[in-house]
Amino acid sequence: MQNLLVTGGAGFIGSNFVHYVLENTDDHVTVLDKLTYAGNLESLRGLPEKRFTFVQGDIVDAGLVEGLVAQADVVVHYAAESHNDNSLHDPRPFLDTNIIGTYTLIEAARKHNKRFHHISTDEVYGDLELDDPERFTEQTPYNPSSPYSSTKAGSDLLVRAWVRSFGLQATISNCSNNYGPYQHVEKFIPRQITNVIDGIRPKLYGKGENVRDWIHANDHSSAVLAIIAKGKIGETYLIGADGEKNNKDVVELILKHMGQAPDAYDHVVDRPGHDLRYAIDSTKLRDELGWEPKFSNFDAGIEDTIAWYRENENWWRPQKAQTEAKYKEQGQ
Ligand code: NAD
Ligand code: TDX
Repeated sequence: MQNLLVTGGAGFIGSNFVHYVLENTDDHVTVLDKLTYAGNLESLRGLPEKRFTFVQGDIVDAGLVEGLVAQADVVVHYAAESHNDNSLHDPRPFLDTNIIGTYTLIEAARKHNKRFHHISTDEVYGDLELDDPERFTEQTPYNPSSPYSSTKAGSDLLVRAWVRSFGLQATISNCSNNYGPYQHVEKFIPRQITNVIDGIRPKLYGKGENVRDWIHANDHSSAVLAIIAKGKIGETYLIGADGEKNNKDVVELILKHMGQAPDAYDHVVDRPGHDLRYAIDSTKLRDELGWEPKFSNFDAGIEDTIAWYRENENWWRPQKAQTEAKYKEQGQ
């Protein structure tokens, strides 16, 4: 039994991780989350009281962070400002949370000599051409494109430096695009599903040729647990499930499963600096730690995700109108 401190546990991937840990281990989880617009306590409803504690707070609050880190065995750091589009309009919160927040956590972990796992993204590597036979590996040079991805890259480099200079007991993982329940309606897949539910046509940025490498949030969670249990200190592991799809195909799949015509979507203004393609080679994680994804059927995963949004309208409805109004202002 371990005490995990999970930052950002009221967000999309963090809340999926908390559910996964409570269902698959006997660990205790404390979530530290600021409950920004992206955090939702409803995502953590009904968890066993004896094994779960929630603390509302900011990861830049050094006093609060130090007290919580001191009580934990392992810190799993998900908290971030996570949406590229937001980072293009208002970058400052990304610097505060992703850079200073990470700094605050690793200083506390260093002081109390705690095991630290840093959650990051494949976006730190920039993008690939559509026909590039190579995929991202742990050796790919960093080349981030957006304010979001550059702050995530910065946070990864801080963790690496703290390992080397101060002996921080840390690992890092860089994962590809996640899908599943509890994802905010600002993100691509939930936005389009809830648009169709509301009778709004899905919105595809540009031509829709951009490729993302989709992985189910539960596969991300199992990979993180494998790294915490068996990962080598100081190492980076890429997490991916061979799920490359272009955005147009994803929209068409959603439309098909929701009984709409395949062309019932709109092309809208493209994202500035829009990364063309992400693709992960997760050989190291699979060979060294024996991890394998379980949700390999994207078609079935999307059907389940559509069903979840249909059945959990109470969860997403409060954010929907405001999110669409913001996109509308931006021509998206
Ligand atoms: P999210 O936006 O859904 O959730 C972020 C959570 O962090 C929210 O609950 C929010 O309230 C909390 N938070 C934000 N600022 C905070 C602060 N200063 N202090 C405390 N809590 C704060 O994000 P997500 O999509 O679940 O992403 C989680 C992590 O996974 C991020 O580090 C992200 O970079 C990484 N990641 C995401 C994806 C993806 O596809 N979404 C892929 C790879 C990596
Ligand atoms: O309405 C939309 N239409 C559209 O075509 C939206 C919201 C997005 N898109 C496109 C942009 C991307 O090519 O869909 C793709 C996915 O977009 P997002 O859901 O915004 O994700 P992305 O920018 O790829 O970043 C995500 O994956 C990596 C997460 O938000 C990051 O936190 C993570 O690091």
